[in-house]
Amino acid sequence: MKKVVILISGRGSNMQAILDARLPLTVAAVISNDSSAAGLEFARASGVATRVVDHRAYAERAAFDAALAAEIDEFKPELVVLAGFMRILTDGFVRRYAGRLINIHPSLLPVFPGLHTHRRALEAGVRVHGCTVHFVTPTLDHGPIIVQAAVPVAHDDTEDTLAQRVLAEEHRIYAQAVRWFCEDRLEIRDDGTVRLARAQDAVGALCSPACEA
Ligand code: NHR
Ligand code: GAR
Repeated sequence: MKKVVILISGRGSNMQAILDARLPLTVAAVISNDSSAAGLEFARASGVATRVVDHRAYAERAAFDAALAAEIDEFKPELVVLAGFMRILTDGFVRRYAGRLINIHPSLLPVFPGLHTHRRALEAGVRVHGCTVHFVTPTLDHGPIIVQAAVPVAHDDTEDTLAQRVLAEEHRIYAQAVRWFCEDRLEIRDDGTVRLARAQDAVGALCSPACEA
């Protein structure tokens, strides 16, 4: 079974969804850049090893990333999962985990990269919003797309109601994407798109590119 390390910064509900999905993998550790992250409690209660690497203890991003990588590498994971992880990672870090570092972003990329996506979706008046699981590359929120889910925007949505609707989809597609990775079904093609092998079970998922039968 593949070993996975999950990086969080806060609540950790996406991490929790991955643990609760009882996937055929071992969550070797949960690491946070913030010792007060609520998700650490849940991880401990689930019997998962936890670590904290506080970014405030490092003057430079590269030093923080090196310390973070050292903790991750202790667990020798095949996959590193960003689950509400809030620190931008340096090119060196991203290259070290190329092809085995994934993120969930609360928008339908490539629209609304960066922060405050739900507010920006409401301000733009979009009728459809959602979330994206993608491989992480040095360019923020621009890596190869693995899976997306769309939700409608209601006329009376607030940032909170919209975030809640998106979050329910995040929990579903993130567990799905992690499962696909662990089943060796994801291939990053030379053109930067992702191919999902044996896509028949991807019902209710929007795949990029169009799923192969
Ligand atoms: N790093 C790289 N190189 N590439 C990506 O695609 C990354 C990444 C690190 C994190 C998650 C991302 C998201 O899903 C992610 C993708 C943090 C920020 C940010 O501005 C932006 C995007 C994402 C995560 N962080 C501030 C910083 O200075 C701190 C903000 C805070 O602490 O609240 O690092 O949206
Ligand atoms: C999620 O909505 C995730 O997509 C988003 O933060 C939330 C974390 O929730 N991630 C980002 O905005 C990354 N910049 P969680 O801690 O409960 O998983």
